[in-house]
Amino acid sequence: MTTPRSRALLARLLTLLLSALAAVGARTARAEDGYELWLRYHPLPAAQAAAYRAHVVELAMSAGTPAAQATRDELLRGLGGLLGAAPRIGSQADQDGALLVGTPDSSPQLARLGLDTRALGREGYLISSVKVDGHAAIAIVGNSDVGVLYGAFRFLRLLQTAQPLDHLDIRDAPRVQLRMLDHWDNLDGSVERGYAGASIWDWWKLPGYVDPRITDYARANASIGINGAVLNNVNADKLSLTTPYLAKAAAIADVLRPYGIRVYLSVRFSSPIELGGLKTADPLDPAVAAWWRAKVDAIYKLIPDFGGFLVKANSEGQPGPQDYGRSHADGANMLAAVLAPHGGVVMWRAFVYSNKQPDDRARQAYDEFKPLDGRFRSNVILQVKNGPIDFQPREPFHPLFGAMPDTALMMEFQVTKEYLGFATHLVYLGTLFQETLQSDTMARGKGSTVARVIDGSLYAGTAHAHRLTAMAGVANIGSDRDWCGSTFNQANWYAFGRLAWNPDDSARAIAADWVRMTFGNDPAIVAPIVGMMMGSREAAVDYMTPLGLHHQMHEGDHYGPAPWDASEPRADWRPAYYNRADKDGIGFDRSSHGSDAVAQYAPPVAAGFDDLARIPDRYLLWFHHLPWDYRMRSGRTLWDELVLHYSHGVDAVAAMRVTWRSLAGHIDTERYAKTSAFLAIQQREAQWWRDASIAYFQSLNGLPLPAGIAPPAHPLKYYQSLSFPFAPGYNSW
Ligand code: BDP
Repeated sequence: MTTPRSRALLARLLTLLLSALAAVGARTARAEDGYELWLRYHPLPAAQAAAYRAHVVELAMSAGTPAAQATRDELLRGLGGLLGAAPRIGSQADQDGALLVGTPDSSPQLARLGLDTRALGREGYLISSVKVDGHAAIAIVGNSDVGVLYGAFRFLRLLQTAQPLDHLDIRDAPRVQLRMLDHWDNLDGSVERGYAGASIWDWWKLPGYVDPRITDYARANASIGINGAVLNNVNADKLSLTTPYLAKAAAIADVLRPYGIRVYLSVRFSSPIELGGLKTADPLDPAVAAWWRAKVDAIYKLIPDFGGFLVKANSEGQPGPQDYGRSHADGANMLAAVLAPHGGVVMWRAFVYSNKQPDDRARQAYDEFKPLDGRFRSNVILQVKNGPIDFQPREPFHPLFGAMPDTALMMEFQVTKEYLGFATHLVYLGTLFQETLQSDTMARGKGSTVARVIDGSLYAGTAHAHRLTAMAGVANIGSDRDWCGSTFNQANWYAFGRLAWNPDDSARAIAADWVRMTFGNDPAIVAPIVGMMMGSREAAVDYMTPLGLHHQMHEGDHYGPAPWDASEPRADWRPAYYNRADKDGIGFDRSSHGSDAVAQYAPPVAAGFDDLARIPDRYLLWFHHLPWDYRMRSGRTLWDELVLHYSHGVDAVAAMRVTWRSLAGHIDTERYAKTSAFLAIQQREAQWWRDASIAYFQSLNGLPLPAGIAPPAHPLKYYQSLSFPFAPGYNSW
């Protein structure tokens, strides 16, 4: 029997239950944990979706290969999500609104259109408004499955970024052949310099279990044209080359293959000794070459499209050919010879510095490799970091770019932010990449940009022309739900891929695309977020290492400032070696009066860096040691200018927080809150960087701060006492 009271109770319980269910539902619907990256196919505004739907009534494509299947799945998923309804699958094109997708060979309808695909190469595509028997259609065409896949992703991008679909005539092809992510992932699941959780390769469960996440990794990469992945750390574990681990790598390769991505491995040069039981790893010893040949043959049995090897040799204690009195060219060429019959390549790193402390570490790679120009086989490419030291917040371009015309050179950028605030600092690297790529080496006169060295166009048609071109980014990917440790770090993966495809693309335009795809097209958010991103790297340079300072981070973990550190055993791993500050002045003299590292650049570039009247402020203390009262272009003293730069960096972070706060309500709660919290961490750490640096340099020069500038919050001793034994990315290996 029900009483009014029990009925009321029941009704109340029901209401509670319903609202709890609704809350769960709402949370699920709104959950934005960042997993989708920029492939976030959420419904577009109704009017826009309706307009687009008229263009994609029917999807006409055959899916006869795994790659074509992947393309069709992506289109159905993307269009279904963005437009609320996927197009019907058909092959009629007998009314307006067909999307014709494929290679000319795969579809008679496409072949009949007679589109000119000659300039597209293997990986390019065209997206074109066409007529099929009088009906309006859109064709997405490539010469290979992967070209078509790239075209499909580009088409989805058009919708995601709210572009018109009328009169389409887009033709695009990659300018760089090998567009690589280098994973510094260890076999124990840790990631060297990784700030986004454990490795996405679950080596332990592979090959029996392959995480479906790897498919999403492949989709994300293919969407920006990345076509290679080095699976393991450059500080390589010999076990990667054993049969069980090769089987694991093969299982990953099987998932990546339909997306046009090849796998590569980092190898340890001493493997013939450690795995093969040989007495030597001397590259000129026939038994050593035979061991590698057998190993490479075995790899290709398991992974027929294996890409090749990445090698860190004779650097930071790693074994290499110099252990046997041989050169880097001897080592690289031996491996290249055994890979060549299979079409594999060797990416040989130029990041070398000896175990003996040098006069100027910045000079080492050039001194080592320049004399070897022209000595490498054609399937070797020398992998050069963007600057001569090590992925600093700012470095001048590496002097090897433009200095080895007879050697294929590739770029190595660091996408993970080892020196730029780990996961939490909002630092968009598109501007850093662009700054390096647009630097003029002057190797063949004005306009000899690093981008043109990388894409090979600088030497095209000359006696120096070489076949291989490549760009690598050290990945920032881990098993965190949002892949990169923060939403904004995703933009760095994205920007790297886009610039590897086209090294002359614009960092700003890429940022705008990323914001639209990641957060939406609302004009109230696009411009402010792009603005934050574009200023963010300069802010980090200012609060960490302004005016050409570099390597001021705490030794080892590289977390936080330690400009005072000059401790043993290696000065060149210590900040004081790089700042050379004392009571009289600051800066590393690499001018013609100092280490003469300037002379490694082409004469007009060298002259500009050498000349105090011409060197840009941003490189000043990289190349010159100057007194604290040196007069800057601004009219201020060097000391005042330095202090103002540190302060400006902190102010810029404060301004980013204000901008971000103004976006509350326009961004989903999860990603909004996480970014807010990270910006607060960034502001605290920017202040720490500024204060610790000013406190230390002031302890040397005893100078007052410019008027109105706040002193450091704590005495120097406080900053020097800080230590962080569990800083990520370092102690795990
Ligand atoms: C440095 C990293 C170190 C790497 C090395 C490299 O601190 O972890 O092993 O570069 O690139 O940036 O080999």
